[in-house]
Amino acid sequence: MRGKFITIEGTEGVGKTTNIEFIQSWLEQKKVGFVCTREPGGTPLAEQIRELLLTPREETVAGIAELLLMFAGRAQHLHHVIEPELTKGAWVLCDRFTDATYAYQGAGRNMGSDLITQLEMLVQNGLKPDLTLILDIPVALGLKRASERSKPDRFEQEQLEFFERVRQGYLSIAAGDPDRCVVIDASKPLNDVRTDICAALDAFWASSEASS
Ligand code: T5A
Repeated sequence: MRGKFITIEGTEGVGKTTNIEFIQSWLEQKKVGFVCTREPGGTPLAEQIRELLLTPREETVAGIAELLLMFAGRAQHLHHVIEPELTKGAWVLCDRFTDATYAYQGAGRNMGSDLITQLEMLVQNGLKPDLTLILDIPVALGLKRASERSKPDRFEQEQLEFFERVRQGYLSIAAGDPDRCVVIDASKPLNDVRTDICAALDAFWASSEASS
């Protein structure tokens, strides 16, 4: 049976990396075979593309160049990791996927969604995550958490308004696709965030069992 595809999303510093470990232990308890991966990245070539995208640079990166690099990495990642793993029955847990492109390039960079939808059709051939957890916090809190953890990458150097648009982009994705997306209030203490993530995973598990 084909595996399930779970993604975790949100603006900077919402706690994706922190909570992925928790989701991994939930999958282990369920005795599900899985791989954990990320975007941009996930294969050696796609990780090099990630490096290109995140490195702060003097040269302004054109929005269209940024968008095409995101999808170039995604094509490689889908071909070498995501599709083969799902086909052999493993679950795929991915830190960010195409919702990030709608939120960051579409809403954040004001590129809109039409071109992204065309690239999504070209590259993904209809593949969408089965479950997406969107961790949501006020932008300033996320940026504060991220800045306490590491030096800002190229995206983290953007202005507050950029991240406000990204956050609204995520919330409108969730509103438009409530069967797939669960918004988690990630401003709560970590244990409470984990309780909410666990509830979303348990509900997804129950509905997957019922439909199999
Ligand atoms: N991008 C990506 C696009 O523009 N388009 C795309 O299509 C894609 C796929 C990738 C960048 O690329 C952009 C978006 C991004 O800017 P990234 O590394 O994946 O970069 O994303 P970041 O958001 O930069 O990831 P971070 O590692 O900064 O944030 P996380 O993983 O969300 O946060 P995390 O877990 O490291 O937590 C940050 C700090 O907060 C603490 C943690 O201990 C840590 O110190 N924390 C909490 N503290 C208190 N209470 C809680 N509940 C906490 N949860 C975490």
